[in-house]
Amino acid sequence: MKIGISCHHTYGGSGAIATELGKALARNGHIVHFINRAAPFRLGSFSRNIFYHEVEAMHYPLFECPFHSLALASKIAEVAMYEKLDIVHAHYAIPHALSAILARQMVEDKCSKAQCFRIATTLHGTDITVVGADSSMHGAVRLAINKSDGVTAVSGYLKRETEALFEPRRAIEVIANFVDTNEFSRMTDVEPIREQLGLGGEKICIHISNFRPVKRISDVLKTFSRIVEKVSATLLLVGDGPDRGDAETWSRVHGIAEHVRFLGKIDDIVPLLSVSDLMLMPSNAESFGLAALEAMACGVPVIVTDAGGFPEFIVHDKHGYLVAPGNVDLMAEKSLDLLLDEELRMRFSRACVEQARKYHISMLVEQYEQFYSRLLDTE
Ligand code: GMT
Repeated sequence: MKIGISCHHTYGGSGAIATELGKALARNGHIVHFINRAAPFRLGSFSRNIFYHEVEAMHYPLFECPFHSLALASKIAEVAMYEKLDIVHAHYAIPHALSAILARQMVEDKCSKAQCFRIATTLHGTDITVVGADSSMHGAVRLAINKSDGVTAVSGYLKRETEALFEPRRAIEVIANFVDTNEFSRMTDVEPIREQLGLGGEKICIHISNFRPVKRISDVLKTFSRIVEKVSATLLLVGDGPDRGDAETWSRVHGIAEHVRFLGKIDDIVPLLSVSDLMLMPSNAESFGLAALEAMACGVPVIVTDAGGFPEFIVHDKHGYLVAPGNVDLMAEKSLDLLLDEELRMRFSRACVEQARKYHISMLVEQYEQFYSRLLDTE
């Protein structure tokens, strides 16, 4: 198949999934064209089946800001016509699915309907729960869902949320997030990594996100401040975003700054996960929670919330603990249970690795291939 992929290139789960999917499809022999504003952060080196088309929006004094969605639509149409794409896979309803829909109209206008590509849209979470829930975007997101040829959501939770918010005409399939367990596996020789990070023999907690309000960074810090009262520990904070500044201030004011390392956006997180004993992810709700799955693949038990998609792949008291959002006392108590009992932590760690294997990239990519085939079979 010839597949176009359009996604957010920035640090985040939807871009990671879209890029890993594209790379895996290319390894399976498909031709993949990424059509993006910038190269996605996990694209890495090129392969002969992968092509990348950068979208450059026009700057014109009359426009307050460049019309990226329209430039994206024009680029998708151009690539689809000249490369004869079978499928355009939009990751995130806005702008990618809407731009793909507009691109299809451009192609139909120029060629014939028969020559047109199918649109597959994957909903990742905040496109529905944050962007789509905003009244200014509701109609646009609903159209993006209904006019796609096929729609997937990354969890049962997200499917239900989408149905409740939009009552879409289009049926929504669930294809979960995935992880390449060959790449995401715990490194054994971790001493050089610990040394490079200046770590001693303390316990390591980790949090990875885009530091947006939904991630509840303050709960990460509050939980960690209770942990560090009882056990020698360092908190690795990976990623960046709007709440980082407040987080830095909070850790200084509350006297834990010397135990907290703000590492910023780091693409290769496996070395960091390999030195970690515990992941803290106290989000309000994650549609899936890819960072937790990647941590589990590296043998890191997780403290997460009993909200959104987490309960669909994380079993309480087996892979970590599911706690109500905001209950930092319980998060700290459960974290300490694990950090102070190495035998228990190791049992959870092994169970995490086993669970992550059920989300191996090859199985989920096969589901996407079958999904594309079904779209191509429809009139
Ligand atoms: O907020 C993020 O974590 C980024 C966001 C994105 O769109 O890049 O992630 C969403 O998509 C991921 C991949 O499908 C999911 O694993 C995340 O749970 C989801 N984030 C939220 O629902 C908050």
